[in-house]
Amino acid sequence: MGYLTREGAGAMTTSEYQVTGMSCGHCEAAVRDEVGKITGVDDIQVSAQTGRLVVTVTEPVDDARVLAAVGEAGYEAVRV
Ligand SMILES: [Cu+2]
Repeated sequence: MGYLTREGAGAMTTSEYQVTGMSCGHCEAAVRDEVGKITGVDDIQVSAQTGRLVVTVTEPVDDARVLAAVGEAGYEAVRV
């Protein structure tokens, strides 16, 4: 909404979250699937071992949407 991008503008930003409840690669995949559905999400790094989720976006995405997506996957997360 009113957000403009230019090629090569380097408008990507990352947000970090701490996820609880993940135990294996399937958990990581579930989180990646749900968070990946959010418009504007460009890259997702997620580790079941550390619980860390790093989301790279090309346009502003509300934390609430990311947290809800993690919830859809069956886990809880907080913004770091
Ligand atoms: Cu698992």
